[in-house]
Amino acid sequence: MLLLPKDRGFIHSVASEITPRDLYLRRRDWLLGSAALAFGGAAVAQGKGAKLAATPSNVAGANAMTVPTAFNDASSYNNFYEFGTDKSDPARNAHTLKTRPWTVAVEGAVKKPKTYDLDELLKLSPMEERLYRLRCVEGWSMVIPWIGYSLAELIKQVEPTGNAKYVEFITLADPKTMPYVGSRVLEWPYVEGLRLDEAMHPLTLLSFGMYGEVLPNQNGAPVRLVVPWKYGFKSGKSIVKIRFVEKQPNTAWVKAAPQEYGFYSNVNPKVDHPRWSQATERRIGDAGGIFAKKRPTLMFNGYEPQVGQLYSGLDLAKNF
Ligand SMILES: Nc1nc2c(c(=O)[nH]1)N[C@H]1C(S)=C(S)[C@@H](COP(=O)(O)O)O[C@H]1N2
Ligand SMILES: [Mo]
Repeated sequence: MLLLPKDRGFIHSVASEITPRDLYLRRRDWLLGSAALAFGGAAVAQGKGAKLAATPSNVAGANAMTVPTAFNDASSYNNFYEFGTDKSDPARNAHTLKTRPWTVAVEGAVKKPKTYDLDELLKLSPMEERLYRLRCVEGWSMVIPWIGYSLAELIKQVEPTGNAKYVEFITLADPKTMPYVGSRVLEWPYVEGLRLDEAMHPLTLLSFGMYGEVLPNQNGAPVRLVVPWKYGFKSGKSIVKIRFVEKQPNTAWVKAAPQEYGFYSNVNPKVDHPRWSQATERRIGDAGGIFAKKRPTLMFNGYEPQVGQLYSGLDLAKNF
């Protein structure tokens, strides 16, 4: 992944966060308060800008310890290498992504394999809004109000067998609509994976929307994963297949640079990337831009109370 400009250190101010937050709260009140919007289970998403209904969640919002990133930043500063490697490429290029019709095949070591149509997935479980920190391995972070439900809800339906030890997430690789598929920057399709217990963890979110609306294409429409205690690249965008397997999947960034990116990729301020420190992060939107004072990175991105026990006895420096 690309290197960031060096931090210079500067005066930190929260002033810049006030306006986006006010805007966001007003938008959310309007969305969640609207009588026209049925409870999340009946959410419908039809095209760009469509509204998604969700109940506000107390799972992670209460201890997010921060305010949401401006929608404009979250939807214009992206990593989605299928559409280009510059942060501004996905927002510029992803309009070609065709998000309907869309199916997700759930297969492998399960008793009830099934290909789900997007509409079935949208109705599978009530939607919640979850305010999660997102920490990219490159050293920047955001706070994003996602909409979705725990991946565990889907996993329960397909009934994994005893051979299901890991879950593989395969994302769309369509050279016709994705200009960088075919380029050598990564092996396509972009594949990610989790251990079954990580995939079953209630914080692991199958997401269909953000900021009260269906996902913008550049954020992984129509369905993506969000694993908030891991570096952002573990959260695959535009998922088309979920496969339950016995062996640890060989994932996109591990294949590309195994000495730099591990399968676990839990956010950990004490385990540096070989080429940069992971002790601090630049919060997108902080006053000062690239010169803003960096924030300390938290163990498991601040979700240690919820997920720490998944890794008891595991050497996190070796299993990075
Ligand atoms: N299919 C796919 N998924 C992907 C990526 C990608 O290049 N392709 N980039 C990852 C990385 S590095 C990050 S940080 C997050 C960014 O998500 P966001 O743009 O919605 O903030 O998406 C992840 N999911
Ligand atoms: Mo990332």
